Amino acid sequence: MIHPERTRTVQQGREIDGPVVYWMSRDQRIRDNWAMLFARELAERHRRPLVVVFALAPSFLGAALRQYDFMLGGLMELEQGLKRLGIPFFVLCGDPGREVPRFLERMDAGALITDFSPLKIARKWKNDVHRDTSVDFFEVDAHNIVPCRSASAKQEFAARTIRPKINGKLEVFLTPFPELRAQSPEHETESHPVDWKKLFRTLKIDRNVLPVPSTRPGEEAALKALADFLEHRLDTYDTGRNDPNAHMVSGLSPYLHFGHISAQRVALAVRDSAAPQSAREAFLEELVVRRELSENYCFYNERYDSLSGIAPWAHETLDLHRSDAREHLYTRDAFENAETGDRLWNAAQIQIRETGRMHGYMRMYWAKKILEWSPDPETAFETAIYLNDRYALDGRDPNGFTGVAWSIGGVHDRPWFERPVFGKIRYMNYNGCARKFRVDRYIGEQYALLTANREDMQK
Ligand code: FAD
Ligand code: FO1
Repeated sequence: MIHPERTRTVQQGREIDGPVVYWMSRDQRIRDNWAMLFARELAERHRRPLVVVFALAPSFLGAALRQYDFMLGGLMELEQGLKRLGIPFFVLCGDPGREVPRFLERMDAGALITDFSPLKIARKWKNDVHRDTSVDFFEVDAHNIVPCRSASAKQEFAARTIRPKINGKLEVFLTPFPELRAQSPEHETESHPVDWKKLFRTLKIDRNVLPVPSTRPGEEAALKALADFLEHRLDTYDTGRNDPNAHMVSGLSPYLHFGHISAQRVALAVRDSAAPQSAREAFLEELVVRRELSENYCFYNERYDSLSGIAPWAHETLDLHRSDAREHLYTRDAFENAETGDRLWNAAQIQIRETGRMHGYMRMYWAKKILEWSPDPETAFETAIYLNDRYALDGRDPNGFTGVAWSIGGVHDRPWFERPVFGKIRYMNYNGCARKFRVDRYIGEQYALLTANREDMQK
């Protein structure tokens, strides 16, 4: 039922004679979750109870109140859902690498299952847990449609090299999900309700980046967002997705990032919809090929979070233009406060700051201009990651690291015509945007939003 390539045995322990623990991290949902299904099956086979645990790290890659609020909102809903299935849910506080082994000890656990992430911090947590426990330990790739290791055994050059590998395996992996059965009555136990207020107090985060009430977290909200996209926008996704004014994109990235929805569920729904083939194909190219290419980059290139991870041709060309005169130079503060001389750039920064989102087309322009207006490419990379991770709901994600590396470091791209500062890195400018969409309308919308939000704050 669960494809063996989805699962990796981290360690074979002693016989399973205690509860089976699913340590949920990245895939924060009940439905359509291969890690949860694997854990449930293991528990049933060994006639042991299934328990779910989440380890709340006091900080995570620059996430602020906005993102923690979104994540904890989803986990609150999850607690209720698990209760209905008779599955106990626990939240631990502190470094996951230290807290999970202690929990396993306390529960006298028989086996541990966790989900997959290519990011170094999650891999370190897993290694620390591995070191300090002796129970059976499995990792299940519940995030990708084609599991990251199965898609390719090496870092891929570009979409064109990974596309045939992924598409060739979709028939095997893009399958419907089974239902998650409730816990057998003999194993049903209640866990103490989670003290969410107390958990919030343990966080060491910046509380000045406020939540975004217009984007509701959780599985229910994610499914609603999917249904809305299928009904109103998918049909014209191929023609409208690059126009920030058209509002044609799915808006699913925060839900995908926190695992509130499974990419596989989204892909099945899009594949089986009545939308024109060109729209379905364009969307699946982003959701499956581009997204899984980002996973591949972060998994196989441990320098994904700095400019040092980029290809030699890109290094050379950026180095060659290191001393080029910059027409404008802005500090991190000027970028953060949307105080550059370009109203289009400022509008994009306002959008991410005020809404936790930025349209995909603007994200490319935004990052490339940070390269153009920074003293060196390394500073540009750091500034883009800092702002993306601090303000975007979907930040701190393989897509974010890869998106910035693509924009500033030519990752997965090819050399273009040489020009100042950029060298052979693909260039974007205001006039190019103006040819594609009504720039004034986009600017107007973001500034109007800013004014409305400021008025709300003063009330
Ligand atoms: P849709 O157009 O509806 O696409 C559906 C899904 O496909 C997305 O949710 C995403 O999972 C995937 N997808 C779409 N475009 C891309 C892409 N270019 N690369 C990989 N996957 C893609 N995406 C994030 O999820 N988190 C980030 O932090 C992030 N930062 C980015 C930073 C920069 C500088 C750039 C250029 C891109 C970044 N992206 C990021 C990729 C992309 O812009 C977003 O995934 C997309 O805008 C999210 O909006 P949506 O869900 O409405 O997208
Ligand atoms: N995962 C956890 O297991 N514990 C956390 O405390 C935690 C916080 C967190 C904050 C912001 C964010 O964007 C993600 C967060 N994650 C957390 C999720 C997860 O570990 C990551 O999404 C993946 O590792 C990304 O690949």
